[in-house]
Amino acid sequence: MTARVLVVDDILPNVKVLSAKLLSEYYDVIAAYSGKEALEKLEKEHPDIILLDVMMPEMDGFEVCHRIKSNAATMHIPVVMVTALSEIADRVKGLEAGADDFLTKPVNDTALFARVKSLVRLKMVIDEWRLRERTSDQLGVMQVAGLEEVGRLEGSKILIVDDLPIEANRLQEILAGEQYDVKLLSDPSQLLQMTQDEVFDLIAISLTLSGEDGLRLCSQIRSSERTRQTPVLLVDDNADIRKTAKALDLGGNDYLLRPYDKAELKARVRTLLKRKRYQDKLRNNYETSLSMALVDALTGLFNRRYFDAHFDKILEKSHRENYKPVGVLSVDVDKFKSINDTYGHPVGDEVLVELAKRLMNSMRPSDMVARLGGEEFVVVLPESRPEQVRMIAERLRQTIAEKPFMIKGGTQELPVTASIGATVTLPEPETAGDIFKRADEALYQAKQTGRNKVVVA
Ligand code: GH3
Ligand code: MG
Ligand code: MG
Repeated sequence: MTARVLVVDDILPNVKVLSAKLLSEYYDVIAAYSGKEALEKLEKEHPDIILLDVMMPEMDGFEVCHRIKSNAATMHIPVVMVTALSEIADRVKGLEAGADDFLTKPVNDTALFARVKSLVRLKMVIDEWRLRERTSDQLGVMQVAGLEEVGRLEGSKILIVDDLPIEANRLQEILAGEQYDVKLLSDPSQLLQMTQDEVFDLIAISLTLSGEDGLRLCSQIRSSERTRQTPVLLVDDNADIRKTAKALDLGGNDYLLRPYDKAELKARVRTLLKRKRYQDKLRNNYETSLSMALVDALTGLFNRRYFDAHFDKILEKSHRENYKPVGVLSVDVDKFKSINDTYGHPVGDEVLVELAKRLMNSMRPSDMVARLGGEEFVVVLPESRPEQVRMIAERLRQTIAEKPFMIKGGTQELPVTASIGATVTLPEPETAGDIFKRADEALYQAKQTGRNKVVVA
């Protein structure tokens, strides 16, 4: 996995040492010698991760980090602070400025690569979501959601897995003090079951469990569909860089040593929760925009955009399969304009929603119903011969006409009818346009000859 790393330090030899290490592992390296230069390079060079010195004249690392993390265009890029200080107060200050992790000078290789690798992996996932978001944006259906705002973290659900009551209780107490909703699990064998039943925003796992390897639990969490995206914080007793590296490699998101400082613990948990929120938001935006692009908001049926794309696929398939016949029904509400005029537009909408339901309920799973706009619906019936198509169309007509529609929130009845123009594809190459022309002509005839009627072309 290659990635572009921006190394920021005001002292040339420091930059050289870090760059040499990274180049030896085939990372691309970009250097900046001040905070100002770092922010400029950030815009032009699009790095995947930033290694940021803390002590720099003019603009220090905290300030640079703060600016990166409060800009919507760059906030997703992981920042690792590189510091000579091992002062807890500075670490907390860095985390509060939005730093994702820390390295202490002189930088140990194993620690460096473990962090860079794990954060680059995270960035790749986020990049993919951002890319999809841009695509939806181009389709013109994305609501641009305030990604900077992660909202309140209070109430986030945290699971602590630890069989030492003293440690577990201490952790629970600190986190509960932040208004998180914290649960304890002292029997690690229950973890899988518990995470299937309940969704957590963060799982903290002790690496000093008596009968279980916390790292194994961590990789279990990563490989299960339900918990793949859940951040994992590992808590251990002894500093062991190799173990830390392994933990991060297995998908642990952060690593904390006992005895930990309260403020640092809180800051790290906040960082993990915020990151999770950000990812959830990207994913949700994507999913809503995707469904907005394909589904009609009023009725929940597929819209014209989806229908056009999908109908072509259905036709191709039919051509491939020796022109298996496909039935097409063009359904149009009778005198819909007068319903609108008499009862108002909102009642017209109620009628459309109910009509969509009735159409849906009488379909086979392989059939497809779409709303092409206004009060125009289309039903596609793959692998149906003309007699079948006529029968189904007639049944649909009855389903609409036989029982009045309930309007005004179910307080009033209204008789509604629809006319249906039906056709079946011919055993020769035809375009969607040819087929719809036939169906629409049949529909026109149905309207001309009395409405509430099926005409097969
Ligand atoms: P016909 O029996 O010949 O089909 O007559 P009609 O009144 O149903 O047909 P016409 O095409 O004249 O009128 C369709 C009306 O549908 C006009 C338009 O105002 C209304 N309409 C289109 N989209 C919507 C919608 O989303 N909601 C509501 N309530 N009305 C809509
Ligand atoms: Mg410096
Ligand atoms: Mg109509």
